[in-house]
Amino acid sequence: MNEEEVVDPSHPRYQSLMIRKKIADAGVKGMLADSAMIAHGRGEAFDYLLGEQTLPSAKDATREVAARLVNAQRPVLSLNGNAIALAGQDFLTIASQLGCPIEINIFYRTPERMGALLGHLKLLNQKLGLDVEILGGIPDARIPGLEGPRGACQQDGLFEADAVLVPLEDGDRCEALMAMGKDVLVIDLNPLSRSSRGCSVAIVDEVSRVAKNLIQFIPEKPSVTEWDNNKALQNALDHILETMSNKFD
Ligand code: PTJ
Repeated sequence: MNEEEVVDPSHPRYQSLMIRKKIADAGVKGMLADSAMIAHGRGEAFDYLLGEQTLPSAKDATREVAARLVNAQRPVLSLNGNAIALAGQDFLTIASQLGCPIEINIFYRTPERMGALLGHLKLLNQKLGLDVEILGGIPDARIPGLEGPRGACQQDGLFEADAVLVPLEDGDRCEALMAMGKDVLVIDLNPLSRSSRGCSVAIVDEVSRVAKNLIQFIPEKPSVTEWDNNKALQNALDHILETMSNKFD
């Protein structure tokens, strides 16, 4: 019996439990880092405090990210294990809408994980009838300032991109991508993370909800604005603080 059969859809935490299941299944397939579940748990804790919803400020940030991806000359979606496990199919749709590549860019890089992630995306590409270019398998360039495997990238992907979407990015890499002069567009449920604070636009929302919203916004071709990242982060933080202070009223 699998978890889907055990958890009743009427369970108040059904969505959250099904998202956990996606992470667990991807772990079994060898797609994830050992610490992927810990990272997911941290995200869940923030999502709980945000009310497991897309705040209006997150929706605005998502529209801004859609605008920047549409207006970029060379956009790239840089995906790690968790992002592929949770929203791989929707990111392929987004890449196809934008006509841009996906680059698999993982923090804990092993040949086995890269093989599992490439295989998974290729299968989804076929299933959706898409022909999205999947990069990352043969890195031939480096992100300046990052030592070891986490600096590996592809010249005609991440290296030359002018705008990069980086869900669940690590703070160092976010900083290094900003130092390369790129428009760095982060998805992170933690408004206090270094990535959220140090990027061009942070969407404080759950990655699968964001992917669905991007699919809706991209065809609308929204206009780029003068985005105030700190203001949007403060808004998310205010919401969390309000939730906590009103809990037992
Ligand atoms: O696949 P790899 O090797 O690149 O490794 C991926 C992980 C996620 C293990 C690695 O990048 C990592 O350790 O990440 P951190 O530093 O724990 O950061 C993860 C951030 O993503 C945290 O700030 C979480 O709040 C946030 N997060 C976790 N799950 C989600 C999320 N944000 C949006 N949606 C989620 N589902």
